[in-house]
Amino acid sequence: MRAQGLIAELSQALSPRGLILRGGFNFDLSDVAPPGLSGAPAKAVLLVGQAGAAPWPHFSRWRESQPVDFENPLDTWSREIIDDVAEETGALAVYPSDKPYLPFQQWAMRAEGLKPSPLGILMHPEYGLWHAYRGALLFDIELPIQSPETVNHLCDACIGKPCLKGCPVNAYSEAGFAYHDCLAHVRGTYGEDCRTGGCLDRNACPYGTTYRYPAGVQAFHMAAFAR
Ligand code: B12
Repeated sequence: MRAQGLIAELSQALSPRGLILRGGFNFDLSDVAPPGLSGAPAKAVLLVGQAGAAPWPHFSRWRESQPVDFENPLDTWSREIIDDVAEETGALAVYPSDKPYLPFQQWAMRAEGLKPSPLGILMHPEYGLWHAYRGALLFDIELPIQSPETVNHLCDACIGKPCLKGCPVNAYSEAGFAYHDCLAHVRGTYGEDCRTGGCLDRNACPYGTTYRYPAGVQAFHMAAFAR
């Protein structure tokens, strides 16, 4: 497969579905690279994801046309698209929810130079906390990928850290993410705001707000989390 033009070709194939390439890198000899299509350790990875809720209208239309409601519809939709793109480009598609989990966030930090916010979600200089990864493409060849530019980590300059003050059960703190406290609150009597409008801490972040997911999209993700 010709490496030149590949990235432009992939971007073109993904954009009609609201998906974008989120950078990538060539694995080093010191990396434990997952196997590519050939079964040998992959040489390169490109991440596929979203900025804001751009895939949502495409996903919603697809969902209406499905005869049954899948257990993980967004994953199923993503697989349909990204598997196709992988086949066309000689790559192996892998997914964030595949087990054992692949280190998507570590890959993303390397691919786009991002760092984690206090919430664990990576902070993007433009999209803030409103972005995600839907899959990755593993290649058996090296790709002409440039290293990311140095990114200004917005959390460093954020004085008040409102993201650590919005949660009624203080689920995010320096001690990490209190998963069980969050889950119990979201499922409980007083979790209505989180269930309908999404995580209060995430919504308190002042950055990238034009990319914030609409309430209905956040409710969809929260329902999946609380299931
Ligand atoms: C398991 C998991 C969780 C667990 C966390 C358990 C834990 N303490 O590790 C739970 C269920 C709590 C969780 C919740 C959420 N998650 Co989550 N999660 C994952 C998943 C599937 C695997 C993580 C992992 O173990 N990776 C394996 C290790 C080896 O890889 P890694 O890159 O080193 O992993 C890093 C993360 O695990 C991170 N981390 C550790 N704890 C937590 C907790 C949270 C909340 C987050 C975001 C990250 C995080 O630190 C690790 C070191 O860098 C990843 C996808 C993936 N494959 O990485 C998504 C992922 C990290 N989650 C993500 C998100 C957005 C969330 C939510 C914020 C939103 C949602 N999906 O509903 C929620 C939080 C709920 C809320 N209050 O709103 C995104 C983050 C994207 C980004 N922009 O950075 C990912 C990458 C999925 C995706 N499709 O994009 N998640």
